Amino acid sequence: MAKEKILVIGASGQIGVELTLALRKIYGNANVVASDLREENELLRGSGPYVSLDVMNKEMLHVQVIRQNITQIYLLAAILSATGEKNPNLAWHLNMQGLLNVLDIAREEKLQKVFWPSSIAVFGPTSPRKDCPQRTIIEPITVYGISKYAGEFWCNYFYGRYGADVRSIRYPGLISYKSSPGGGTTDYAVEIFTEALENGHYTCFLQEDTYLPMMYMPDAIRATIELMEAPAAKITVRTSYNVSGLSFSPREISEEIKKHIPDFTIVYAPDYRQAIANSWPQSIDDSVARQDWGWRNEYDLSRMTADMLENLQEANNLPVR
Ligand code: NAD
Ligand code: AKB
Repeated sequence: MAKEKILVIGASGQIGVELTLALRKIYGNANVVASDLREENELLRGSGPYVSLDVMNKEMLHVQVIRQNITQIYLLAAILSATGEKNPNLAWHLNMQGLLNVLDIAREEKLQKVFWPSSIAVFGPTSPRKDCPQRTIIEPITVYGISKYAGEFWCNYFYGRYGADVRSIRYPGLISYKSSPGGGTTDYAVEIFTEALENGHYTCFLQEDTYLPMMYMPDAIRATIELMEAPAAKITVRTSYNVSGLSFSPREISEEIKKHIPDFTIVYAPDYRQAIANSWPQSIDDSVARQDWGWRNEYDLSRMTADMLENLQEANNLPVR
């Protein structure tokens, strides 16, 4: 294990911060290099090496990989669904070229492993709405979903053609308290907690009965690390694995929050993100991940809600309402 040297690209983002910290615990602080286009997230400061890096600059990336003796890359830099619809060309460019740069360098430098996340956004209105299976009709309607679906097949291609050990998960919407989400359709499920604690009220940009697949960040980090540590022979999916955690609607999560903050109120003002949410499945069938590498989620809605509220209160020094 000590021989691994990991580069996390997009380390200052919602997943990057927690994944970098978790990887540093396993591999040692000095062996996990955090990198991002934006400044180092304050939660990472002092915990290990950080380099400023643009994944679109292939030469700069290549130099860093050689200079730092990198053996694994976790590529998290991307533009998410809601922001992607505001600038489709930019989203396609970053999401595709960033991945191709990493895959090319992984092949040239014979890196041991690459992790690249896909999303439930690959699915579209023609996919099954409930318990959406690993293999099914996939016709995404967002540029983000299109880029993720194309990316899945680039990962599969580099594995099949060059033997590159690229692994991937179709994350659901992720809920976390350490760093903020970066422009997705599922972001409401994080905002609702901070607004409930700070103002006792939330105006939700999705309708009350919009069910979406979600997951608490500790489960997502564990899924990522378990997939990356699984023996290669167990990985039968080289596009991207479905993983499932929770499925709830804005009304259900608001009812759960009310158990802790009885005077919490919510109103609904759906915007352009409603159409994106309507195109995605409500829940995911992850039986292939369960079978292949033993995936099991741990958090349910009530445990996650209690943990989120407790940690947000503590982290932000907020009064107990
Ligand atoms: P985020 O927006 O919070 O973080 C992305 C990070 O990438 C940011 O810190 C950003 O500064 C950085 N970045 C952007 N352009 C860059 C560039 N050119 N070079 C280097 N860094 C750059 O996103 P996230 O939520 O942490 O998502 C990480 C990955 O997981 C993405 O691929 C996303 O599609 C995927 N994913 C996330 C979720 C979720 O709910 N958060 C769900 C499904 C899939
Ligand atoms: C988004 O809403 O864009 C992300 C995702 C599900 O990929 N959270």
